[in-house]
Amino acid sequence: MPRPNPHKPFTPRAEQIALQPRVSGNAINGLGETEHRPARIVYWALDPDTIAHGHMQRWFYQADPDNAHVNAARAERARLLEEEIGPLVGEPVQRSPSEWLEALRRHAGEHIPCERIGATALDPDWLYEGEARSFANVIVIAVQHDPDEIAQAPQGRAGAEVVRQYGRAALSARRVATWLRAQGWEAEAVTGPMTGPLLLIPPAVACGFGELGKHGSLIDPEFGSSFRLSAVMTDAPVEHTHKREYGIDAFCASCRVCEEACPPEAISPQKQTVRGETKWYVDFDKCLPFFNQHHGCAICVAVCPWSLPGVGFKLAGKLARRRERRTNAIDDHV
Ligand code: B12
Repeated sequence: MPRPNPHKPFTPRAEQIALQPRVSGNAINGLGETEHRPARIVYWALDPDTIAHGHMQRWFYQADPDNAHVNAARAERARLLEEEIGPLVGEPVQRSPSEWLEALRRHAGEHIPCERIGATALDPDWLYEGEARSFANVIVIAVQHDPDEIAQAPQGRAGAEVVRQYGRAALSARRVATWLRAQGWEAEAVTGPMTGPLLLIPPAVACGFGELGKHGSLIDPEFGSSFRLSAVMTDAPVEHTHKREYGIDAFCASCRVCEEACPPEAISPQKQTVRGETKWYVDFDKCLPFFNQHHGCAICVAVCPWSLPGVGFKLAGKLARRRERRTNAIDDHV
């Protein structure tokens, strides 16, 4: 017998619903649109007055002002971010792309508090509407959440862990930008929680970090979806790391764990067309009120089978062996 979900059914608080704009977030995101177009900032705008859901964004920050876990994490993040990006110095240092990647990895291993680093060509389609950048490359960074803290979702402890890791991801991106600028290469850090100029999941997919999961977050075979991203745009000619498939997309098609755990039922069993792309999509209008009322929720990340420590690589190996057996069976048949 499955355990009853203590958060279902979910009814949003009236005070929050009163702040909902007339326009649907799904319409802003382009749900059902078959033509490609840039994404628009739907939430986490630097200036909430510039987005339709700005009143709801403000509400999030005052929903639980005395939460000790969240307040301590915000103070810790502010301390980390006292470290500023260093100046642009001298002529650009020349190295071959593979030497750049090796130097980046070595520097990251010694000085950058992150768990993954990769690089790819900057695709202008990843920039938000109205943003223009001419950088050639984007370096993508991932930092893992503490699984024990995220397991507390949707309590404040999980929200606090998200805040802490936003700090570590931002510090990592700033340090990479400082390192590049000290070698004469211009670099712009893209750090949350505010949206910034760039979508982070598509470049992370291109770097080989994982695949988009049914719950709308990227799944990495080692960390599941329990990690945060940041990035650095630059012209430094770093060799690109490559997109990889781990069987996650097919796994999500038949797994229903996040769908069933999501209190506002925002996760769909089927892929949907969004701005000309057929992909997993989370219903923004259903997700947001629960997210706002519960410290950023994160239930879908916590329950994802790939997020359980030590499980991801075993699952990926099992799926690869299954794919191989199927291919061999087809070959035998031909
Ligand atoms: C706004 C935002 C939100 C909004 C809207 C979420 C949403 N579905 O779009 C709200 C507040 C609801 C939210 C919730 C969450 N978020 Co959020 N969010 C963002 C933010 C700042 C912008 C995303 C955006 O503009 N969405 C609107 C449109 C573009 O959405 P969309 O068309 O559905 O596209 C989504 C994906 O499909 C993908 N995408 C876009 N185009 C394409 C194209 C292709 C080909 C592919 C494969 C994917 C892809 O990117 C979008 C992000 O979800 C990003 C950071 C960033 N700059 O990218 C973080 C980010 C996506 N969020 C993140 C996370 C983890 C969460 C939560 C789990 C909350 C938490 N406590 O951690 C939940 C999960 C809910 C969900 N999946 O929808 C992480 C994801 C990390 C990962 N492992 O993938 C990010 C990258 C933040 C970070 N710096 O780490 N988030």
